[in-house]
Amino acid sequence: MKKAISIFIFALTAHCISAESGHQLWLRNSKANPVTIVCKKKSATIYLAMEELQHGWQGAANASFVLTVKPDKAIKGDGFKLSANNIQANTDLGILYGVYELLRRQRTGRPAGNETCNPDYERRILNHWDNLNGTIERGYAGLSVFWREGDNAFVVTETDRQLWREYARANASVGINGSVLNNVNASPDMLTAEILNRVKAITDILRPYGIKTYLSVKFSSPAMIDGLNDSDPLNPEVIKWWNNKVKEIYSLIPDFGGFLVKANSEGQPGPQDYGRNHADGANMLADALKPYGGLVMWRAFVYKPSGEDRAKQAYNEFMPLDGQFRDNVIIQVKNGPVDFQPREPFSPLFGAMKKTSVMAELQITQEYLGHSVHLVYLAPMWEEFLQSDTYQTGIGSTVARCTDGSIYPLKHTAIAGVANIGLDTNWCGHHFAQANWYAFGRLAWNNHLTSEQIAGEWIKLTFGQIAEKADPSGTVIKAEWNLNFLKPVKQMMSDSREAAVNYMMPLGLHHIFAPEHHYGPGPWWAPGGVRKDWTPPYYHQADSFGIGFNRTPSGSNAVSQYHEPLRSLFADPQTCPEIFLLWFHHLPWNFKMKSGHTLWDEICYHYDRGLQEVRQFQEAWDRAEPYIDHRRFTEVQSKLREQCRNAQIWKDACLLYFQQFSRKPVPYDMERPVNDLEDLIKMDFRKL
Ligand code: BDP
Repeated sequence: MKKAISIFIFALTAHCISAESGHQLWLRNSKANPVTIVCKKKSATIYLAMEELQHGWQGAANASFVLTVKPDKAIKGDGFKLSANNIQANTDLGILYGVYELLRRQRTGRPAGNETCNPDYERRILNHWDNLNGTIERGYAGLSVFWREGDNAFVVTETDRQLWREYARANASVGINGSVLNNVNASPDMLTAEILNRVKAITDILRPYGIKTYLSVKFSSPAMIDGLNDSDPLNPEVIKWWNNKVKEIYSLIPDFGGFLVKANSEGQPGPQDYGRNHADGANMLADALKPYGGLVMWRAFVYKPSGEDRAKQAYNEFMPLDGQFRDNVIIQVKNGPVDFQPREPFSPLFGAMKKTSVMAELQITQEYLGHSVHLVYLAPMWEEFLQSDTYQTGIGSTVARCTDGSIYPLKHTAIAGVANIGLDTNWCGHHFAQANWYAFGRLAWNNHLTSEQIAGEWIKLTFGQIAEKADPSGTVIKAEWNLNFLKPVKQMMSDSREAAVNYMMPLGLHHIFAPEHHYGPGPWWAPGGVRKDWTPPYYHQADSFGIGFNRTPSGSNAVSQYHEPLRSLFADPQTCPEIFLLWFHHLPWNFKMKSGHTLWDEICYHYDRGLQEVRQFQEAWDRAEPYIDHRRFTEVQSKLREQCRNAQIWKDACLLYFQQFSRKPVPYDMERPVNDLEDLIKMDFRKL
């Protein structure tokens, strides 16, 4: 009886937890203790740091805390030294970062020992794929926070400024220091005076938070904007045009970051249109930016409908140019050799380009991982990628170390993430998608953090104080909260990426999406007249013999682009990690897997496991109900239901389609498909 009463009281308190919209992200208000801050330096950034401390201080009441801007060799860039009552940094921004770290520790219960925290990458950048009309390519959280359509498109309102401030603060709190404000499929209008004025207004708000702005530019801008005969990078008129344009930009924005360029890729113009190469194009822009300290981030995402395996093309194109780029050019390489798939091996360009700065491009927006419907925590994928060993300079040449300057003396180091941010109240469309924004920033600062540690931090910051406030009697329920909420929710996040791989594309399968939206399954989609490398059968190669893309020496030989021992390891189906098996091999349906199952059975079990895992997430979340506010609880619950329905569709579509080739039964100890293939093929997956 006593137990029943206490449960009732708790349920009552839980329902009194005020609804949260998620707009405050991981920076939710909490009652601060008074603190005295001592700081001799004055600047807009220092002012922000002091304000954050004052509003967020969770340490002892009336403590005194010192902020010191003083050079120290152990501190790199905007790093800082943190101790119980002092933050020291070389720069004002270092102080602000130190304050965010301190507050994070106070809220998550980690002591501030004597530590120096330095960023692993100099530039930690969000790439917004925002169009000037306010839409966002691959954006699933509403319209752009920067651009809009209509008569007042260029008027900067107080609402804009407020939103940009919140955006900047959230980014600075996790160490992000750059924003590319527009889509890589760039409009030439980006460089027109009206738009540049708005860029200036945005930059003015972002600046005190240490965020530089960058722009994606269209390579053909000189011809398109000012009617030059061409946009040939070796044409003196074109060079002059860019020099003038860059001068104009810097006169408005003296600390402008530089350009991001998608050239000769998916129909975008580039230097190859004039018989020049990527180095010619990148260097021309780099020369224009150099006097102002600007950077060119030149994308290696290039492929053509040639007979060559798409996975090999970026390497083929860029390796011969290694050493030919100016030192203010960084080659921006997607994590995998194809395209942000649920799982890919790392791109072989990492570590291989030894005389050129190379930066990773991750995709935070979940284009290929369930948009803003599926709960998929991406940090485990990024951790797997960053810690992949390239072997380029011996054991331990991880992607992280090849890109952060630990192995090669790089002039510039950087990492980019394609943003998942829009005008939705909760910024990201799904409350848990906020964790991906957060995790990107944390990993960009420290590429050795574990995905688990980041998840733990994020959960405490995002849901924590609510549970504590709901607790009328102190420590008892708080302990219960930890046990019953933190642990299962962290587990759900940690497992979520592998679950998505399982119900979408297990064992190295890739790019079997329905076309264009990349949301639902479409392994059958291959209408005549469409580029083969844009159709799923190009990637899965299923036939009556078996399934998978042969990238061994008897196939496309993409394995040859990897350093030994990976080359041999990947080339042999007996040693190839099973997570990449069908990425590198075309194998018979009855190929014997390590589990003892045939390949076909193993595929079936993976799809089913993915679905079962989502059901477990639903259960874990339902059990979490007492510990969080009703609004966020129900919003996530509803998304999980949809994810579960979708996982079922993925499983049924892929198994029933591949079964036409394998001609084998779905293992009898597994749940049967519940949809018919003909119905699934007719389905419009946008409306899943
Ligand atoms: C693909 C996206 C496309 C992007 C392209 C890119 O579908 O919208 O423009 O990547 O990164 O995955 O350039």
